Amino acid sequence: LCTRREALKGLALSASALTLAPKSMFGEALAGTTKLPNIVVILSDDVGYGDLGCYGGTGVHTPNIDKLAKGGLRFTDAHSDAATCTPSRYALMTGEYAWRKPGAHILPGDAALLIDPAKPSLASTLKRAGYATGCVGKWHMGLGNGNIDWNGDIRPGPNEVGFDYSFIIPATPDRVPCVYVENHRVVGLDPKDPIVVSYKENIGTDPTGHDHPELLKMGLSDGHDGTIVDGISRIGFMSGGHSARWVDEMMEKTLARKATSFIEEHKSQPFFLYFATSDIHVPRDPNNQFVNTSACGIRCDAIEQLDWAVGQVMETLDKLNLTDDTLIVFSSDNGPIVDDGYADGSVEHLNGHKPAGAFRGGKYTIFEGGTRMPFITSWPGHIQPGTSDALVGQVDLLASFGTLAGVPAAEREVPDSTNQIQALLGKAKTGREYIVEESTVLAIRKGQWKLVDANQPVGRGHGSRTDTEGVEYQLYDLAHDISEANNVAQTHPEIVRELAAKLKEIRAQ
Ligand code: NG6
Ligand code: CA
Repeated sequence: LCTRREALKGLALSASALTLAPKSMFGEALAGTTKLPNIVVILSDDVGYGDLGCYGGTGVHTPNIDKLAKGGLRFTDAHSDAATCTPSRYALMTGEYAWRKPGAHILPGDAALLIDPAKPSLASTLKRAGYATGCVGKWHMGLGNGNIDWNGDIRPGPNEVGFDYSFIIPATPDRVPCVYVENHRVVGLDPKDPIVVSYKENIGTDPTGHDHPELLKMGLSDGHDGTIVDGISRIGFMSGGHSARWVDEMMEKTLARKATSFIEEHKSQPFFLYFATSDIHVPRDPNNQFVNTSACGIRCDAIEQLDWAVGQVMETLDKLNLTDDTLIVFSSDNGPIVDDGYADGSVEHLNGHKPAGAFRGGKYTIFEGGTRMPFITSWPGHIQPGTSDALVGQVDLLASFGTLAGVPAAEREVPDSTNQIQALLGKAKTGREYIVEESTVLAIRKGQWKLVDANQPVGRGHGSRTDTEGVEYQLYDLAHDISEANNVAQTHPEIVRELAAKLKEIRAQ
């Protein structure tokens, strides 16, 4: 990691119209010149590289995200850590590659908190820099110590890893319990109707999708046949908590409202908002306002709802005159999937829309479609509009924003997070030299080259549909083969050796 002074020099922050903030809030190099920007990270769910208008997506209107891209920097080679949610989010939040962390696979809704509260997180780092920190939306990194009482205090969770405020979906929209948790407590719970959750056996008397498919408003294509909530059956079983159960078609609106309220309440201090949208994860049940608005089916309708939510954040910042003082990052947690277990018509109505763009694979896979993400940074006046081909990872946000805020994390604490603030602000054209990608196996990228190493699986449960063809090494030349169609490992043994050795070295760190 660069020193704070090195990292900040050359940021060339404009000093005009800026309020001074206490010196302690800045890196020394910034003291007296500017105030800390607010930081908003909008992390969408399962949105692919080709899903948005500004990334070439067809049949879908995303005017707000397109506007963000037009006024900001649109990255072409930015990555989530993994091709599924939990490991991806773990890396974004902790600055550590998730494959280092035992158990960092898609978690059930009653799993224990995966993040060690004693280690720095993106939230605790920015809190240390004086930010008010808020977490709204999909969590999916575990809660409690392994034996949660959903009717009592639910901790540790987001509030224990650096967030002052949290309003979360505990796991995923398709997993029980189907309730919101706000600062340790289930929202709207009637103590006379306590919640019990099980991922092992059917409990209580609520009907399940398995036994009562006639009650479902959405058919099933794979799994998801547990307890029926709001006409949709889920993964897992729950009883009780009827007054607290969410309504799917109100979910994104509820989350957007909580996100904008957090901004309004903290408008006079630097704030960090992590807004993890529910869209476009299954079950896709967008509000009526968005049904049939796209030309590519319900999945694209959900993208339009997501775009609306992003627009709510942008409008709120505008209204409060905070747009120029706010650094926004928009991205997604993993690549796209069209059928993810519900028969919602998405496959039939795709209409030529290509969720992963030109890339091979998507969610669950080691190919670029799995982790190459839409990724936009915006900070008017500080980030020149354009595109960037810099190789960056969401895992870098911790070191980068920590540096920007003057509280760089010690390298030994977050070894995988590198300071890419110059690339994120468009002041540097290149980013990382290497990045590791994860599905059930690992791959390593360097420049045009990508090596998939199928020799050492990183554990079960990261997703089951990875496509490694039983080949030990696959080497792709992305400069000439962006779709990873031709394995050139045989003809470039020296590059295979170099990248395999580098991956081994990184694994051993
Ligand atoms: C899978 C689910 C899928 C989705 C995924 C997690 C089945 C058959 N599939 O196990 O629907 O919930 O887990 O998605 O149950 S993620 O974006 O949170 O990683
Ligand atoms: Ca996801």
